[in-house]
Amino acid sequence: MAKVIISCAITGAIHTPSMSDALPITPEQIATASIEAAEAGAAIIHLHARNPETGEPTPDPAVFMRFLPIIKQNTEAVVNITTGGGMNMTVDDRLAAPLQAKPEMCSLNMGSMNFNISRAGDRVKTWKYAWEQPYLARTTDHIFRNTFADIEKIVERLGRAHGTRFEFECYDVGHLYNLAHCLDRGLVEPPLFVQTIFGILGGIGAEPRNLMFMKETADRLFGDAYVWSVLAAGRHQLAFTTMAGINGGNVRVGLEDSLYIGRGKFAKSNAEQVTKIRRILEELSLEIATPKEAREILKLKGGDRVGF
Ligand code: KMH
Ligand code: ZN
Repeated sequence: MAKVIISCAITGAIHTPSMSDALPITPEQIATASIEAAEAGAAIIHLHARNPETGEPTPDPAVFMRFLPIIKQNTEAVVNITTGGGMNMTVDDRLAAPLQAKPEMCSLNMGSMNFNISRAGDRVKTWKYAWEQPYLARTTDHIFRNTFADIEKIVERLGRAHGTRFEFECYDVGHLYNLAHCLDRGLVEPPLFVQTIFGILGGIGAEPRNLMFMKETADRLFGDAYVWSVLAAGRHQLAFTTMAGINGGNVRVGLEDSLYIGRGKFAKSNAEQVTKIRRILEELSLEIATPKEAREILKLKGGDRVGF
């Protein structure tokens, strides 16, 4: 049986500082959280950056460069940089840091969609920063842009130019077909690391039957040309990653996707979520992939061939 790759998404661009004190904000916090998550068993670390003063998502390569080398020097983990960025960024903004860092892996979002996080702060009583509420509220009118032309541009500039491979983020069934189209055209090469995503308002809902439907559709479209992974938003994170493990998939946890460790209980850290899913997977007699094994499974270029 294949070993399970645990990805950990450290901070993202969905949650804001007022939602949880555990959310890493500064480069130092992002680096420390990443190292702890890797030590707990994450083979892949998925990264966004934030303005160190306010916590607002930033595409600034200089901010990424304050934590990327620290993570590289202190872990074996695969560094995976977002190309999805945040709600306040253009596609070119989103590409700036990945182009400079030339990482082994980047996310690649497989379709344009509504991405409504306007209710994510409903439980916040006191807001720390002025940007947070408008950032969330604006998403009722937000289109997360990922056209075929955008996807091709990202593949050309990162994949073809620098050997970066992708975490293909698929939030709905159509995104799997968009990826199949790219595979048919020879734009992307197997093994495809397909991150199926559940519970984002604008994407497929977090229902167990949808997990199996996405898997069955991916099996039909890609056969053995893909490696399946699962993430689910908020309270669905643990159940969906557990179901993924039982059904032969890989998993993604982290505070980007959920701030919780259990019902109504905030996670203290990214590492706490990694430790919990790892324990569950090991109780199920599944083995966890090391970073070296993840590199072999996903045919990555190696941590010594990056730009940081
Ligand atoms: N926050 C996740 C639902 C990206 O970074 O490209 C999606 C994500 C997007 O990880
Ligand atoms: Zn992300």
